[in-house]
Amino acid sequence: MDVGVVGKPNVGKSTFFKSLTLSDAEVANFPFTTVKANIGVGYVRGKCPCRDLGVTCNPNNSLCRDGVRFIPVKLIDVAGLVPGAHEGKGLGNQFLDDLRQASALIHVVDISGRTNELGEPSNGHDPAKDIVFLEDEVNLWFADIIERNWKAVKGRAQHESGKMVSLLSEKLSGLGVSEKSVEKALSDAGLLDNLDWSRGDVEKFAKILRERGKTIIIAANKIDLDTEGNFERLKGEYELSPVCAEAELALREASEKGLIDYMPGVGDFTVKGGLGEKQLKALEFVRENILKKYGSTGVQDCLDKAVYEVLEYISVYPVENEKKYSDKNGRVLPDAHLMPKGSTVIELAYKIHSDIGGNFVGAIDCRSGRKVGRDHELRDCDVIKIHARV
Ligand SMILES: Nc1nc2c(ncn2[C@@H]2O[C@H](COP(=O)(O)OP(=O)(O)OP(=O)(O)O)[C@@H](O)[C@H]2O)c(=O)[nH]1
Ligand SMILES: [Mg+2]
Repeated sequence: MDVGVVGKPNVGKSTFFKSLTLSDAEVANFPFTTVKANIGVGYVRGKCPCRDLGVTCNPNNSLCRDGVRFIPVKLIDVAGLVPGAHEGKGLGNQFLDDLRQASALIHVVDISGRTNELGEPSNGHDPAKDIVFLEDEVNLWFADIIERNWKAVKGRAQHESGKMVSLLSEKLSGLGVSEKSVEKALSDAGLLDNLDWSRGDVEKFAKILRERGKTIIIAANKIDLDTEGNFERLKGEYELSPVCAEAELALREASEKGLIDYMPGVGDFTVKGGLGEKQLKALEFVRENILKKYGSTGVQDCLDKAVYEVLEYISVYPVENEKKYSDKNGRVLPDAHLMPKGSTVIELAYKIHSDIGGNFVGAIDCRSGRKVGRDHELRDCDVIKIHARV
């Protein structure tokens, strides 16, 4: 499951991405700094079972801090999008293709209104326009892909009645949308029994499918510069999270260097020492004007929201030793896996390895010690041992 970071140029997408991945993505105050997508690993917060189980964990694929497990998620930071991008404006729609496999999109908006629609420094731009244009642009990009594929599918669907959903789903699989989503979107658009689609029908279907397949959440970035009160004005109309990506980046970098103690997503930090006067002043500004006012910088919350609330994932901990909660090397609670809510034990087995799935014999819910079957539904924070034939 990948999360894409999108928005017009110069809004802070790469800053947002960089603060989550601590990669060396380029950040600069002009449009189209990013021309090639940045791909990196960010971490969502989950509750580590170590506290409940009274053990000290030894994570392998993730990190645990004070009972909070940071679980990896792939992030994609793309080039800035301008109106008409789906027709090739700006850097064209090549970067949209980078988003094909993203399951959710975080739309970074410059809530301060200090960049115009092309991302150039400006004043008094209404961020509401950006919210609308980006959604339209992504929907139109979907619509163009659907229209192209529909032409190829239509002829066959005419001859093989009843196959329309599977034929179309197969064609659209590159967009990361499931057959179930395609069927539901066709039904909601009233197109299940209609083979004669107008452009309007295509756009209607595209919008519904995009909303199901790539939900957009909005990060109201540069909240520190929002002197016009755009956030307050728009928060009732749109679901906005206040964000200061620049502050998150400063905090994470200072923490990485051992200058401060900071837990991502938390509303405070402690100074350890070694900070220059200017840096200390900048971080104190963040504490007073961002952390105390909004509770956090908002970056981590956006990622957590995308994964847990929008995509409805849970985290599950497979182990090999059900008493020690460890793998065969003795690592306690080594791996955390993110799985869609409703996933079953057998799906977890296949996720660990196709051989484990293929040779599945049974499983144990390690918290209760009870045996569970292949179709047992997993819950968040489950610790599961899977038996497979060797
Ligand atoms: N004040 C303030 N500035 C920010 C914030 N986030 C990013 N910036 C600044 O905004 C400018 C653009 O940041 P980038 O991260 O390069 O923006 P981008 O959206 O990736 O830009 P493109 O790659 O050109 O599309 C830089 O000068 C950043 O330092 C923020 O939360 N507050
Ligand atoms: Mg960028």
